[in-house]
Amino acid sequence: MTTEAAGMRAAKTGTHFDAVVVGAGFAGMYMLHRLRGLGFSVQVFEAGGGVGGTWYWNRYPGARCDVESMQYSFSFSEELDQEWSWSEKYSPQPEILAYANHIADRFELRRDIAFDTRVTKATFDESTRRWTIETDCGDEVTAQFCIMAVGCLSSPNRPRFEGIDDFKGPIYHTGEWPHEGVDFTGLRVGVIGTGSSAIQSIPIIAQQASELTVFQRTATWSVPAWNEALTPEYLKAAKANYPELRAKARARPTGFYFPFNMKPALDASPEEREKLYEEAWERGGLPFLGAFGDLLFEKAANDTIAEFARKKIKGIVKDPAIAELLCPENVFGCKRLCVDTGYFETYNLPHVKLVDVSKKPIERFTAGGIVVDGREYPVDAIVSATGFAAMTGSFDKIAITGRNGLTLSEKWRAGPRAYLGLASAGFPNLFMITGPGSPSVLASMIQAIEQHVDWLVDCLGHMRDIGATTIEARLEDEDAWVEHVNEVSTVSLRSTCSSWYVGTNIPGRPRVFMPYIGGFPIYVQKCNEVMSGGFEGFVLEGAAATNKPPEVRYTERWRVPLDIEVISPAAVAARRVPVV
Ligand code: N01
Repeated sequence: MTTEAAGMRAAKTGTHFDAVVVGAGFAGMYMLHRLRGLGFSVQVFEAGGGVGGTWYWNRYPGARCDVESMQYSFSFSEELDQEWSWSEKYSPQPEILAYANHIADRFELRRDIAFDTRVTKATFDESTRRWTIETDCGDEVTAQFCIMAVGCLSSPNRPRFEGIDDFKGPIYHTGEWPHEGVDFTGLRVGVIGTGSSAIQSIPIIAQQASELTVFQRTATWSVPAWNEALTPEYLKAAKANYPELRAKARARPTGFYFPFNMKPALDASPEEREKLYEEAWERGGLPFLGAFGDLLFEKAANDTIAEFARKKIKGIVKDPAIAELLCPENVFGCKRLCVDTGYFETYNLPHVKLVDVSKKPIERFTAGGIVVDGREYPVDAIVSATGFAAMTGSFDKIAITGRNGLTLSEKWRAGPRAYLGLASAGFPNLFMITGPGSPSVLASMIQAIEQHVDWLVDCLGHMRDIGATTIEARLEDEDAWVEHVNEVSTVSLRSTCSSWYVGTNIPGRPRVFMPYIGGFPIYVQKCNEVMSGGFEGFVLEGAAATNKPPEVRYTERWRVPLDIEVISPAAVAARRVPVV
């Protein structure tokens, strides 16, 4: 029986494990599965009451994945691919959570996961070369390896609006939605934010609320999902070709496959552009950005897609003043592109209002409303769709101390620094899955997770084979990688605006482009080279000198030829800009 119920509390103070994994989302679950395969003893700690990570917490109305279902799933098991069937083109959150629970059941993961347990501290002991991991439940265990599978968008951003404690109604954050759901029927609801979470929830909340007021700081680019049920015929055909689809996806800069036209937009005539944009709009979703090859690299090219999308918004929204307000001014796709079902149409409903807070921010909350520019908007409930402290927020919540008393938050004060987004110098045997400096959020997350886990498991297997006790990123190599990540990011227009990619969605955070934008295949190639070279850029200690080449147990499937047809300018730059 699939169950979301908590597993046994396996952790016992004083126990030593080969590895402790923090988080039981897709990354933590797959890590556990693979480490067991190596014969490691493993303890996973999970703050939530069940598996699924993002999909456990983000239960807001309308939550669904905007990478197509057939590609938003694990690819490590062909049997799993064949036995699981998705019901819609874009899976709704409950179905993805059911899939996560299925994984936990199928691979019997729960017995090594302690749920409702938040890791608070991880401290490296120089003398024993072990990590001590402490939790809010009072556990204190040690481990040779500490693996942070804490997610990239897991630490909710809750702006402290003035008067927030005076508000008498409930305030819900989309990233920590009540499990029992929320019924907004007959209520006046205020939604703050217009990112992906808001775009998905607003149309549904509008169906229930008696009045809906949306507070918009930055208008958002969104493309229709055209979501649909997947027929048995489609599923059968797709499953028959699953291995090819997976292989094609791995060769793509995004780690997922969609039609991509390499032709520059500016080489096309206005009529041809219009035609291709129209066709891409009709296909919908994130692949809209694949209409031409230069859209995220040439501002003039980007202006053409932005103009097309503005016309679409103005064609949908009947009130010209509201339509104008909903038209973004920034680069198309600079912030994470949104994918919606009926978002812009919602503003045609008489009980839905849009309040611009771009120039005059929210002043304060009162007992019964939100004040902007001296005017109070009465609301009974507030939805804070205000996003996350992306990429580093979950690390900040754990006191992580490495060599010589150095804490990770101190080291990352001016922005995260990690070699390949996998490890950080000064923190031996501490790894991060999809950490800053890896493709992570710019690739399909599950593919990015699998590649990291497979690489890590081969690394840890090699350490065991040669008797190494610690592995640590070398500072010079880490510095060179961080510089490379920064340099490549400047090639893309995505680095030009304020977004959670650069951390500036939250005041006071340093501006650093955190994910690696050189493309998934280029990154994978680099990881493979590092491994083939005997873990170049890392220092391994404790082993007798050995030239034994690493045994490739799991990373073989990532050694795919690059799909040169879809090498992006960022990938070209990634090859040009020297690494290490
Ligand atoms: O968060 P966001 P999200 N006053 O940061 C506004 C993934 N995801 O939860 O743009 C007023 O995008 C903020 O304004 P601004 C996906 O990768 C995926 O929606 O900073 N407004 C913005 O409008 C996504 O990108 C799916 O000016 C304030 C909004 O709040 C990521 O998660 C679904 C404010 C936050 O938008 C984050 O999405 C959902 C303030 N003080 C999410 N502070 C899939 O489908 C913030 N805002 C896979």
